[in-house]
Amino acid sequence: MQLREDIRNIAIIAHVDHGKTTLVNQLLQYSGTFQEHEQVVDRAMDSDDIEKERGITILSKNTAIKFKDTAINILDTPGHADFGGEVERIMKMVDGVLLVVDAYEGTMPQTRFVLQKALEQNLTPVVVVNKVDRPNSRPTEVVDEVLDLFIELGASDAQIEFPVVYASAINGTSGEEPDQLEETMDPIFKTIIDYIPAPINNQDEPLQFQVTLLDYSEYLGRIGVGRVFRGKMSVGQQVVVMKEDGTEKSFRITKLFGFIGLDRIEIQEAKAGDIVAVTGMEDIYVGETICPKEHPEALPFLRIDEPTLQMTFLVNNSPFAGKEGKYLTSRRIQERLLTQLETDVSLRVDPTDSPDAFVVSGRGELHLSILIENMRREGFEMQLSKPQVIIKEIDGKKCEPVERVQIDVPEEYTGPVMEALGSRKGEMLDMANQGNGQVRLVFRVPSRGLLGYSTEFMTQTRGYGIMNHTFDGYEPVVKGQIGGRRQGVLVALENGKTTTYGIMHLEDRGTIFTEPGVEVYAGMIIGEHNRENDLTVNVTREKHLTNMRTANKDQTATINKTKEMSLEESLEYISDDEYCEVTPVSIRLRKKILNQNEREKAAKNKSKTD
Ligand SMILES: Nc1nc2c(ncn2[C@@H]2O[C@H](COP(=O)(O)OP(=O)(O)OP(=O)(O)O)[C@@H](O)[C@H]2O)c(=O)[nH]1
Ligand SMILES: [Mg+2]
Repeated sequence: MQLREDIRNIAIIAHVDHGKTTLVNQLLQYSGTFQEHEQVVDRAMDSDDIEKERGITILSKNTAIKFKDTAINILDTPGHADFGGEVERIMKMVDGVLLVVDAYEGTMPQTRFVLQKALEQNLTPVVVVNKVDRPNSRPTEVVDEVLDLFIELGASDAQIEFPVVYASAINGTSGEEPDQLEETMDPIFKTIIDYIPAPINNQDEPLQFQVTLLDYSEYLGRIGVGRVFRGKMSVGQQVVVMKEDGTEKSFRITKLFGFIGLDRIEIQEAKAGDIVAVTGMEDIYVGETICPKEHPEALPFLRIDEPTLQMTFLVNNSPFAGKEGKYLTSRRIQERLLTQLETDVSLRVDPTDSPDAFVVSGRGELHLSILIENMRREGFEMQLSKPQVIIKEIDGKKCEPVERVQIDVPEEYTGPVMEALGSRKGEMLDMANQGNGQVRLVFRVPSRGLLGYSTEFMTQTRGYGIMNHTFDGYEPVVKGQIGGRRQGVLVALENGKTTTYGIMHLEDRGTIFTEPGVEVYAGMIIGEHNRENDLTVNVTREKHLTNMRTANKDQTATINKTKEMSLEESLEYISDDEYCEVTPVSIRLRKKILNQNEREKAAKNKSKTD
């Protein structure tokens, strides 16, 4: 069998934040792919605004690095659990993976998930123990943890013989021993070239190219990114694309792109083993195979993760609608969602009975909140309903998504955490005392039970707890209401501006969300009540200036710091009878029914039927 020794195809996989993107950056820097005068900016692959701000990878990206005579195609993947399905798909394009593990944190839930997928696909693993520069790093122990994980996941004998490279990606150092690092990335390059198999060279056979990722450009339309598994393809060639339903569509390849460093460059021909981008076919989709007309032979279709969480996007009908945003209409919102569907294959958009509302389903809170955040930045205004877990029917049984949750907390907080997750129908799988006052707890919890828990968790553990969760499968629906918010809210009585005086008088009722001097409307949520019921309050009231002395006193009055919530926190926070209103400028929470009388009537009727 002939191999293409001039190529290696790898994916970088890890738990979130273990340093994948930083490592790719250093590999770029050290490979000489860039000219001397070119500077690689920090984590250059995270090129999108939100990626930069949050320091996380959202979109998988590929880059090609030249090391001596070998071109290494590297796919940087997102570490967040919402994108696990995409990482799984990407692994179909490569022959090996760099499994990056933090030398201090060790193996985490997403390490387990991605390694399991890599082993199932029989990929060759190379383990990179990263961040060995961290104080208290424990590289040798971490390698043992990784080995245990390989064994637990049923790795083959060959897979268990994985090579290990130690690195500090941030410092650009790596080596075979944790205490003997070189000021270069060469040990990583060498290990990749020595261990990861080169692609099979079967370029004389009929073409098979499979689309793994989608991209979109206004000029070129939809772009399919994938690997040539067999044969050759060239610009101008007439080919067929094999759809999932077995039909074929013919088209002509208009452009082909290869990758060098961070750039996409036009090429004329691609051969077996190459990872390239193709244009010419308007509705090409993930998983489809491109073949010659005379040899239509599809590769097994790729599994695309189904959405697990949904919420309704509605046209903003709050009293402040149109004050802050540019795009408000249902037509604009629909168009925008359709554009998103061009590249985001785990997203679903369904119409509702109302032309002003769409049900949008995605892989999790992060997946959906990033879409919303992008829309806000583009000038959209809308309202969002409480996220709901999607129930799926399996063998005639209603099933719900369940997650594997790993929690690290100081010993004294284990009690409250166990109680909280217990009441959310979590099942404890493991509890290990780390010896340093820290305890690691592992649970399986219905996703429903986790919605809204993270804020409570932070309070429970005074910010010292770390919680990680990964999708773990579907289970028959657990009976009863779980999760959700216990507290009621404080609701503004009238339209107007909040006053220090108004807020001060409410402080012993609960926690206030709005600062003084903020425009609010009747029915808007301005705080959390200490009790379980909602309370309509007068937060805009002015002090009557009958007595000069107390009026003066008011000016120096101080109020507690208000609680500000991020978009994700807000979405987690709201209940069924509330909306989150987002505009480019503000995130507001409101009751669906703004009028106090109508709202109280509806609440009474509801408690009667419950
Ligand atoms: N101390 C130390 N920090 C590092 C090292 N490598 C990366 N980091 C830091 O770890 C954080 C996460 O790095 P990223 O490269 O964004 O991690 P990632 O795995 O790509 O993260 P996601 O794409 O969100 O999954 C950043 O703050 C980096 O600066 C290292 O070798 N040592
Ligand atoms: Mg990253």
